[in-house]
Amino acid sequence: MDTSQIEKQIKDIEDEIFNTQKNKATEHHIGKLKAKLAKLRNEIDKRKSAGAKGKGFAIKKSGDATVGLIGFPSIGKSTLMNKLTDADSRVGSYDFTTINVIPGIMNHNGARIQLLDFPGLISGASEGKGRGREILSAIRNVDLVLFMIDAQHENHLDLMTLELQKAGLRLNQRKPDVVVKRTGQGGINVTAATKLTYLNEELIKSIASEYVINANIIVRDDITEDQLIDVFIQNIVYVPAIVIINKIDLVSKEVLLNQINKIKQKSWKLIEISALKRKGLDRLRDIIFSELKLMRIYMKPVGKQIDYNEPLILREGNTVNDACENLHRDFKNKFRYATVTGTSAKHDSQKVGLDHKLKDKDILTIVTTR
Ligand SMILES: Nc1nc2c(ncn2[C@@H]2O[C@H](COP(=O)(O)OP(=O)(O)O)[C@@H](O)[C@H]2O)c(=O)[nH]1
Ligand SMILES: [Mg+2]
Repeated sequence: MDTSQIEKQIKDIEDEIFNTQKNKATEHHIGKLKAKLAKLRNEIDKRKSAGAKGKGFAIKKSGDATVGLIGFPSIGKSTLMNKLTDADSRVGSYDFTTINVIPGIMNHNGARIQLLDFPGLISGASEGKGRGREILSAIRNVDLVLFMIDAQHENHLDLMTLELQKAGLRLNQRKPDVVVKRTGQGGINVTAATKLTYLNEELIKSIASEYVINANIIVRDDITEDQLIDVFIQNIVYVPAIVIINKIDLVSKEVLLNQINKIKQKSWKLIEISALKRKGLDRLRDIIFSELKLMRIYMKPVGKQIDYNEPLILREGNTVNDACENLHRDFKNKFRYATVTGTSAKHDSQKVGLDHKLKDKDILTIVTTR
């Protein structure tokens, strides 16, 4: 089948789903249609990205973490970027031959956080409009998405979410706990290890049968139809995101509250700012730092002062071992013990080993053999 035929099929299935009323009698049919649709979209993605290979959509990362700033054109991305990053860090833009991404470094809490100013996305981006495919593919590699919307446009959030969804990006979602073990025979067996509110075993079988013939499927999360389909598609990425409402200086309190309430229903982290008027930027910096789950570790070399100026930047969950690996390999090779003062310690200067989990603002001393 050539690409245009697949695109036609996609369109037909989309129409059919749209026109079918969902009820008990049609849910199997719709489930199957959705699964087919996802498969076809995946096929198109594979073909188009194969054509684009070698153009290098991979982002050159630098700093302690990478954050992508995305949104429709003219919502204030570049304005915000200019306020958050040092001018001399914005030298040179990445040329993905087709899209232009401007990197900058934001220094906050001793961390160097790379911000990427992506070209504006437009409706239809996931189908390739406005270089959308390239942009969406580059976004897949960031540690955090700043999802920027204009306070004046209530529908921006839904429109953008749809484009990201179609491009296989899942914002603020956990990868569902579903195990699919392919087997040689016996058909499809489903075990639900939790109470299912959106799906039942028959529906799961019927969706799964679009992808597998023989398999044991264990479902441990109360997932939706779409989440189940994600399990079978290869190219899904899960990225944390913050919603930024910009240009709050241009709307009334009522309009803003309306937007805020809508986003709150999704229980996404949200911040209102005016990039132009520099409103809310300090809070934004703090939120970026905490959503990246970065930790400041203040090093205290044996017999010396605590270094509060240049903390070691680690990620939540990191251990003394990670600290050693970040500092110098000798710290690990010659490690005797460490002492920690701070939130992760039971008492000041607690003696700990390599597997001790650190917390933000801990003071750490590593003692090595000579
Ligand atoms: N009133 C107001 N205008 C803004 C704000 N942020 C950006 N703008 C303006 O919106 C326009 C587009 O901004 P720009 O940063 O180029 O948007 P981008 O296309 O998303 O990078 C410019 O005229 C900015 O001055 C804001 O917070 N309030
Ligand atoms: Mg711009």
